[in-house]
Amino acid sequence: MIGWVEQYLLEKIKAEGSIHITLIDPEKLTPPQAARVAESSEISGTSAIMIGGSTFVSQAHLDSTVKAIKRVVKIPIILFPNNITGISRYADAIWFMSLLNSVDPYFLIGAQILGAPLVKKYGLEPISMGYIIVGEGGTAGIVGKAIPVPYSKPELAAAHALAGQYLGMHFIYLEGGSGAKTPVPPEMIRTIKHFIDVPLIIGGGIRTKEQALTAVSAGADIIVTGNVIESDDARQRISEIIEGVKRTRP
Ligand code: 1GP
Repeated sequence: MIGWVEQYLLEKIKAEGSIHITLIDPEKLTPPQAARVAESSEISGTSAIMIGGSTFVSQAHLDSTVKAIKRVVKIPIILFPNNITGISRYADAIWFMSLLNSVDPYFLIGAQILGAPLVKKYGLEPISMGYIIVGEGGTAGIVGKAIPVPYSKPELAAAHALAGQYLGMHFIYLEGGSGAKTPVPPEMIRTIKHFIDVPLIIGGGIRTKEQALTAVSAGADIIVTGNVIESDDARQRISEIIEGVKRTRP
């Protein structure tokens, strides 16, 4: 049985070919700022809001951020936790994720064991996802103690992704690292798409319409952008990226 948020994402992907999700790092914005970003992203055509960062944020601040966003958008709010502190009762769903290339069992299953009862208690919809850090890996790679898969080894990334699918994960997220100099290359996306049947999420370093278009043309089902919301011309750039994502619609 899958929940309404997952159903919504799958239907959107089916109808539109590929979709965009806006990632908000609660550590970098005040709740009113986060709400403004979410509102303008929704107007630009983003399909959901993800909330999470790689380092620490207080529970109270996370809750306030989610509540502020909830007040202004209709699209689902999905938590993207880096630890058990990334869980808020006010969100709609949570990426229930395992960092598949971490060498630390905590990020493979430890945090999930600690978090699962809270997810149930809060009534959050868990969406099972295998998270794979590739390329530079960024802060997420360091914090999660991952051995990032080099961009030159697409078949190795595909093996991780397929293992995730075989373990029952409903989505695979290829993470180039927030602010990565180079986004996940199309060869890697293509290779993975060839292997797996579940939707593929691509994020890290996507700043332009062309980069978004390249990723979706190679097979990305969901494009996540985070950092770009901090630029001066954020609204314009998010709109352009979403245009790039939608250009491949059937
Ligand atoms: C990070 O993949 C996301 O988890 C988004 O990366 O901030 O570089 O857009 P950016």
